[in-house]
Amino acid sequence: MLSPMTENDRYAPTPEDQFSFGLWTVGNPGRDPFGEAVRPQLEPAEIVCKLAQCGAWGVNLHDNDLVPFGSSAAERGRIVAAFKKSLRDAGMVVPMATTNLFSHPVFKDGAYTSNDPKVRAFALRKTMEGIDLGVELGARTYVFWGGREGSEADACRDPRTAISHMRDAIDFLCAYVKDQGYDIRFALEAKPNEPRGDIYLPTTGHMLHFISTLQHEEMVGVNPEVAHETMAGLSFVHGVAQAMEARKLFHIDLNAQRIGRYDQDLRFGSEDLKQAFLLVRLLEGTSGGQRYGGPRHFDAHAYRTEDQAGVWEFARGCMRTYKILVERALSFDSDPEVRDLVAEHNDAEIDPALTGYSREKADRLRALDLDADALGRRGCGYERLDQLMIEHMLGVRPA
Ligand code: DIG
Ligand code: MN
Ligand code: MN
Repeated sequence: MLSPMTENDRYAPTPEDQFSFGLWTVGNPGRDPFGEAVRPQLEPAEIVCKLAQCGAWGVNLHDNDLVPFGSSAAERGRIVAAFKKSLRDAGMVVPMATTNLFSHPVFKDGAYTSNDPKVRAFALRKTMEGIDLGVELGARTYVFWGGREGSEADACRDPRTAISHMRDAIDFLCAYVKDQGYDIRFALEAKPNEPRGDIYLPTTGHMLHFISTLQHEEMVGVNPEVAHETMAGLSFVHGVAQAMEARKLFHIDLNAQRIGRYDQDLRFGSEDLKQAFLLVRLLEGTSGGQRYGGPRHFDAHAYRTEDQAGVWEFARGCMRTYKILVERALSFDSDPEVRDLVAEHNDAEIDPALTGYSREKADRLRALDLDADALGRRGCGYERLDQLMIEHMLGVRPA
């Protein structure tokens, strides 16, 4: 039994927070390329019960996290019925589902991008069955992470062929969802490498362009992950902001990562706290921008050093840090000095001339008296702004 959370803990998770975990996250037994499992394999029903006790709202799954590969229809029926009961008993929902297209050797050289049409067919069929399962469990988002869609010996296929096969697969599956009348959207998750030497469509930016080439692009968005964009050396906050601006942030995988390392999938906020703060500020819209309304999914796992108790501390830590950062972001964006420093510099005379070309506007630009040296001498006040952010993050402001 987990130790009860302290009464009136303002950082205790609530269903309104929409915190979710995958079965594979808190169920991670601690196996890695250099060592065996250190924790027992947990049954899905136990994970659901424990996540509910921690205050989580939802639980996500790959098809084979619940229904073992190769199960018969009867076994599938029994397993799914039992899982639905555990969800009802715990008051948990399934916001997202996905397909495991990376564990079985059949996918060793890709799933949708395999050179073998039989493998591509197997991957499509497995995904259709995974979508059926996700819809049956109430999922509204279906994630595609192409962990094996890549290469080491790059002469193995023309990368353009790989992209074309990926497009064929997503277009086919979008049409399947429409044909079935399912109410579910797709979210594509990028990763630059691991387990393949290079993975196609390696960043959220690549995915956003790829989506624009699809037949049913309106039902496809992205599922950015902190660790994956960080592995690529990119700003996760900027990638998520571009997805939000394009109205394509359909889901998000929250965790933590040190740059230059393998995919660590660490507890949310446990590494780059400044970026975690800025991400929560962006998602929650505390600075006045559009708020992300989807699940806050922690695609992460406890350190291999941990026992079962450590796993649930990990889960609570993810959610608690997120809620503490929400409070810190609200504090920062309600600070009058901060609001002055980040205020938009509007200029009633110039602003209208900068958008919507016309010859009159071009002439107006030419006529403007703009002193580049004076503009260059102006200080931006960002040292003060960033210090204020640090002080709000550290809880010393407001005083
Ligand atoms: C890894 O980051 C991937 C898989 O765990 C899963 O397919 C997806 C959903 O969160 N993330
Ligand atoms: Mn992920
Ligand atoms: Mn990851």
